[in-house]
Amino acid sequence: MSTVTYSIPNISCGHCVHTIQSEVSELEGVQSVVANQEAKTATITFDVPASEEKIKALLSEINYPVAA
Ligand SMILES: [Cu+2]
Repeated sequence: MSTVTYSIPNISCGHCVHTIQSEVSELEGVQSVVANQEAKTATITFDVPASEEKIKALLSEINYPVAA
């Protein structure tokens, strides 16, 4: 099990937080997603078959790319 916090500059309101939490938690292997509007971060706990690569790809797809 891994927990990673990503910086996501596009988070601007509670809707963003909701979208990220609901979309990322659909990914198989993701245990929890906590997005923070003020910090513009998402803390994601996951295990295989999820991976950082898959999570970042999904976040880009839904227009919340992780900061480089
Ligand atoms: Cu928003």
